[in-house]
Amino acid sequence: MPCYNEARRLDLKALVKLVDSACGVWLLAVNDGSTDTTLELLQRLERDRPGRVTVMDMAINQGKAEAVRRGLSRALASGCETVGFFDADLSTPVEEILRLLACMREYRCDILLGSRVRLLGRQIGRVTSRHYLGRVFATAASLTLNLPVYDTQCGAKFFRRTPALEEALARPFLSRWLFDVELLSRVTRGRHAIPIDRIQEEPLLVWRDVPGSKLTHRAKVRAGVDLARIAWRSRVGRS
Ligand SMILES: Nc1nc2c(ncn2[C@@H]2O[C@H](COP(=O)(O)OP(=O)(O)O)[C@@H](O)[C@H]2O)c(=O)[nH]1
Ligand SMILES: [Mg+2]
Repeated sequence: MPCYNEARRLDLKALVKLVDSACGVWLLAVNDGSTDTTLELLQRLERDRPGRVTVMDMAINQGKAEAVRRGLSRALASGCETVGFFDADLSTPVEEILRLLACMREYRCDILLGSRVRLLGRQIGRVTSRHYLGRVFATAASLTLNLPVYDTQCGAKFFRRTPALEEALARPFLSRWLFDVELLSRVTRGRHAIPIDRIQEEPLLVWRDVPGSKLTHRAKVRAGVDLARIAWRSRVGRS
């Protein structure tokens, strides 16, 4: 769980529920040079649930992409067979994270992506402007990847340990915010490429846009530029 200045949004009670669940979850919270009390709050959780919660502290802010890369790499190095990430604001609520883990076991896939599909009966509470911007973006990303993914940018994704994943995490991502696209590009290309039928998207039952996003307008423009770079690199085989 990447965390940057999340003191106001962290829900410690919900996180306790996650790690107390019967399915043996280990929460690795990566504090990415926060300047508020995020680190103290996470360390309190670590003391409350020793062995179930670990805090990894990066002294200097390096961005979500690097925090996720370091966290996943550490989880794999610790022997985890299934790893994943989700946003600290719990946009994907704990119940849904646990459901995704159960789906992962049931579907026996290598990658499971949470997907924000606005279907009747589901509660996908996205701000309208971000929904449409997100749809344009996800479509462009899907074309770039040549992979029919509906929602590349959902913050909840889980992976089984595979050589493709280990290789994909070996070097930093190019993009701070578009690393999801890069990660999918890396694992579906190259020597150990994961076949498409080993990847599944699971429409979420509940997802909510939590106020306090750090995604600035500048970052949105930057993400567009990054998408073009990722497309070019994957085309010339340097994904
Ligand atoms: N490690 C790290 N995580 C970040 C950074 N900025 C945002 N995040 C995390 O990324 C997740 C999503 O951030 P958020 O601001 O809610 O973005 P949004 O939901 O896409 O609007 C949260 O877990 C944040 O703590 C950063 O600079 N470094
Ligand atoms: Mg958010």
